[in-house]
Amino acid sequence: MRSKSWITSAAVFVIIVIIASAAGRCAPSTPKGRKAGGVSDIAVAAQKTYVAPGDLDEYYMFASGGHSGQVYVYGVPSMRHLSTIPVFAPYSATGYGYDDESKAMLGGLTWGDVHHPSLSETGGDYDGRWLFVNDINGRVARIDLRDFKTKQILGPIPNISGNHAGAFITPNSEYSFMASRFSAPVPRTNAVSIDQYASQYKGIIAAIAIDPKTGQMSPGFQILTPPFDWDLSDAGKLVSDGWAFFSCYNSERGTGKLEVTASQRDRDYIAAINWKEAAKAAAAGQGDMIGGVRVLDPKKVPGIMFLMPCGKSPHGVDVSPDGKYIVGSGKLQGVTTVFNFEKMITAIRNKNFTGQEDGIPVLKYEAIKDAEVAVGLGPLHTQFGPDGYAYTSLFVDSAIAKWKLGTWEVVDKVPMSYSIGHLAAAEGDTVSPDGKWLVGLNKLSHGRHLSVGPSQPESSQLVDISDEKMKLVYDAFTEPEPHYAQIIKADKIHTIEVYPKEENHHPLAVWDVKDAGVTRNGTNVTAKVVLVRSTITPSVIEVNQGDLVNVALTNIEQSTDELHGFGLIDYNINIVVDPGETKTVTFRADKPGVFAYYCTNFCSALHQEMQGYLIVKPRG
Ligand code: CUK
Ligand code: CUA
Repeated sequence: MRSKSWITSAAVFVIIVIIASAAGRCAPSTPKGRKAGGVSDIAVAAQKTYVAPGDLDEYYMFASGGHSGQVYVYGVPSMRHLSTIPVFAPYSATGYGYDDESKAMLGGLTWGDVHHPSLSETGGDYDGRWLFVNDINGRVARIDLRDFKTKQILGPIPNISGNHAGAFITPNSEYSFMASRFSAPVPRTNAVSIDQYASQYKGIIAAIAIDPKTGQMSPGFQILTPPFDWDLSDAGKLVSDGWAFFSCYNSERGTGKLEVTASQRDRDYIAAINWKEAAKAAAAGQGDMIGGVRVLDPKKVPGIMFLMPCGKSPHGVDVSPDGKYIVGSGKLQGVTTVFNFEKMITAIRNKNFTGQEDGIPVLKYEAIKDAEVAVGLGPLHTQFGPDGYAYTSLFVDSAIAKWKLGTWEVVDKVPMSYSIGHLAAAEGDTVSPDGKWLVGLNKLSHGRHLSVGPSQPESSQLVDISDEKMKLVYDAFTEPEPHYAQIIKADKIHTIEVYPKEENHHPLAVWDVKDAGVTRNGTNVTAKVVLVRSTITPSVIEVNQGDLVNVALTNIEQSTDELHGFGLIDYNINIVVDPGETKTVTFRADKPGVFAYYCTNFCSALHQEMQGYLIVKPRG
């Protein structure tokens, strides 16, 4: 009887499974591919990505927020969203873009388009100090990984129009690269007719100099190029250290309907830039000062720039961890092209050229190419593992292909949902990638989440690459627009939890409520304000209509997580001050009346009591 009832329940289970499968995506996950021990692949996947309450992820992932202008921080493998770092756009959650300091950094622009996060490197490995990100509006920003805050925005850089190929970093963070996606006359103030595009419009490749001690960026030097649309870049490493590579489309120099005019040629180019030689030439005073930056013309400084033909309208260009191979992904074809760095150097030495573009030598394709790897349709970007494997995203095929460097054999494919752009491997851009995890950053997600209306999230999918076969283990959903991300070992990042009092040298900081108060100099009013649980001191600030008011807010807490805010009703003022920090906000008191201010961050049981009044006395 016992065994019979077992058979009955087994039959019921089978029927339930069949019904559930038939119900498609509405059904709970059905255990496919059971393993010998009775543990399904889904259970194995769930266990791999599961980070128990209170446990920490092994990696940080820094993902670009595209035209949200922000950077998103995730934990890997949980794919939990940990924080948002505002960079090129105001973010009221942290008061970014409202205080004087961050407002000055934004420089009047309220949006940016972040594409490529680039972690600082020492000896070709991520060193956990800074994160650089590009903005298409010709800017680059530095985020300090000590406090996850944007510390510098450089630009718009002169002469550059549309910086897409940033913020790729050299192996010792000497330079961050930029390149113009949209060629334009140089200097930018020349309004030349589009009919003269081919000869009078110019591309620019820029090397932004980074101070190795402070991370402070300065404009560095630039290289004048033909009017191609520069797309991506990557710095050489180890054997190819000193070089950087830039892909382009529109070597046709087309205008108008680019999808036709810029897709004529079978091959466009990847530019090889000898940046160490170029830096020497710039330091020696070669080239011309244009818009305040030294610009080198490669026709007049031979040896700094060469063109490698690459089919067809290449998008990503990625250098292998050993620096020997340069992978160029022609997005309009079914293969990705691998160039051999040594062969490139030999071809340059032997002057194995097939022509030139505006005086820049074009290298002979057959002499520098190692392989055309048949990865699949629409290859965009390539990442690497520790074991000689490469992973290429396929936009058209909506998949990732795994292939071997050297044998060029494609060994595995995993479908992505849907239309993958970039992909990011753990420590994937270093000289020693970790393997383990790969994240596909997809452009579409339709149908894989609860409906949120027409503005759908993008999707990021976690792939386990620790075995021979790649395994999709998790779907996460992200804010638009996930272009690139980088994944760094968590133990490389050393954060602070409060700003130490002894490091606060702000001239308007006050550390005692008895030093807080309002002072006046003509129509300029300075209010030194102390924020501490659960009072804003002073609780009344009195000014006259028309006064220029400078409020300096010091959060004198020295304990973790004790943030205070300063929201001023009707004045569009919203500041958040971290423990130990001082921020200022300056505004014209143009509206008469009484306006409440209050703490915006729930900080204690008496948080609601943390409030005060700005009294603006009307003009006589
Ligand atoms: S890009 Cu978006 S998928 Cu801006 Cu690096 Cu390739
Ligand atoms: Cu301080 Cu709420």
